[in-house]
Parts: sequence; C-alpha cells; structure tokens
Amino acid sequence: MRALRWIVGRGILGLNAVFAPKKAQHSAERQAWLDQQTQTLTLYQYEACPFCVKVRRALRRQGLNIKTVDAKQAEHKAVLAEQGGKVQVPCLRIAENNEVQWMYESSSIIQYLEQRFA
Ligand SMILES: N[C@@H](CCC(=O)N[C@@H](CS)C(=O)NCC(=O)O)C(=O)O
Repeated sequence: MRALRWIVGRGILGLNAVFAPKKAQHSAERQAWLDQQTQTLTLYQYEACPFCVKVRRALRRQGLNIKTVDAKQAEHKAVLAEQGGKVQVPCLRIAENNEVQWMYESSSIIQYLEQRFA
C-alpha cells in the first residue's frame, strides 16, 4: 500500500512537472506588493499529495510566492495538529491582525487566494 502510494505520488509529480501551468508574470511593483501581502501566509503540505499539487498549481498560475512547509516533518505536523486542529493537508495558515486562521480544503484555499489576489 505504501509502495503503491509512493508510485502514484511520483506519477502525480511527473505529470505536474510535464504539464506545469504557466507562472503568472507581474510587474516588479505588483510582484513586490504580492510578496509583501503573502508573507503572512504559509502552506502546510505534502510534496506528492494531489490536493497540495492542485493548490501549488494555482499559486503558480497566480504568481504567488507563498512559503510552503512539509507537514510530514514532525515539528510541522505537530504544529498543524495542535494549532490547526487536525493533520490534513493542504492547509493554509493565515496570520493577520494578531490572529491566526487555519484554512483546510484545497478548493477553499484556492477560492480564498483568487478572491484576495486576482
Ligand atoms: N478534501 C481535502 C482532501 C485533503 C486530503 O485528503 N489530504 C490528505 C493527503 S492527500 C491528508 O491530509 N491525509 C491525512 C494524512 O495524511 O495524515 C482537500 O481537497 O484538501
């Protein structure tokens, strides 16, 4: 089962690399603004998770440089479980106005980013 999951994961990564969406190109000014705005965002993810790939593709399409962390690493997994409430990826950590919000569900994350930055 683990081996099968590994093979499927590699397949997803391979297809993602071959059919990578075009990265949005912004003016230097716009990119600097986006980079500043997204500093407060962190994507908890697994490299080969299809839902995480879906979100990373959306980030690329939008030209968003959001920090990603590998939730398989014990330290990040613990933070996700304790502060987010469950170990499920992708999860977007939004730290703004002295509040931290943990957003689960790939579709919700993509919708949030599109509404905020499109
Ligand atoms: N409906 C969720 C599905 C996310 C999901 O199933 N993620 C899996 C990884 S592919 C997960 O976090 N499983 C829990 C675990 O691996 O501990 C979404 O669209 O984000």
